[in-house]
Amino acid sequence: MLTIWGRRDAFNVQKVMWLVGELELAHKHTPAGGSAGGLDDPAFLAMNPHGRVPVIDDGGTVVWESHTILRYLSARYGVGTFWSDDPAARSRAERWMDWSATTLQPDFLTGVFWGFYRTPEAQRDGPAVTDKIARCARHMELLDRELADRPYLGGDTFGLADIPAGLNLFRYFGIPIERPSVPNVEAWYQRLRERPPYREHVMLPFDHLFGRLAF
Ligand SMILES: N[C@@H](CCC(=O)N[C@@H](CS)C(=O)NCC(=O)O)C(=O)O
Repeated sequence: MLTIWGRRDAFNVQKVMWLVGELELAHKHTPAGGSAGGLDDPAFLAMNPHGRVPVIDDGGTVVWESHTILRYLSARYGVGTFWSDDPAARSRAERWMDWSATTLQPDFLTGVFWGFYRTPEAQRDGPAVTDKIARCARHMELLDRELADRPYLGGDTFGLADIPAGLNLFRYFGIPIERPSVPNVEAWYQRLRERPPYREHVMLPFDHLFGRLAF
């Protein structure tokens, strides 16, 4: 049995739940983190010494770090669809996953979603937020150019490349910030919104997080 620990409104947990939905994997979801707590329990720390979610246990194989979990589940259950044994084909997805982890997510999720949306107005660092919003606009314009000649980030079909980057879109387009005109990104976002696992695991209300820094 596959078990996933994490709170459903956690960004990094949603990546994993989205893929689990795409792969139609039977699983058990155990709330952890946020108000569900449990991350400091010795049993949890024995699974993930960082005390963070998501964590999975797949028949005794424990994995933490959201992108590592995505790679593990794809390699285990998605060969031919989400995973390729060809290193060149795989790199076309993995470069977007790593770009998302090192560039898009820090600028959007940390810089804008946390710095602007989750931070109470009186505590916001205005210039830093303005800078991050501008950086995100440049990232979206880059994605828009990339998506001019293909429907999905990794190529002609939906794949692993779309998950970490595509997860940002629901919140990016859902908060009141200035955005550039990016029709190709919007068309990609619409394609993602048509996928049942995206609707089920990503398109969840997040307004309870407005102005709230606590998990
Ligand atoms: N790099 C880690 C980050 C994990 C992380 O920071 N998770 C957050 C949720 S998105 C967490 O555990 N927060 C504490 C909590 O939810 O209580 C990953 O991608 O899995």
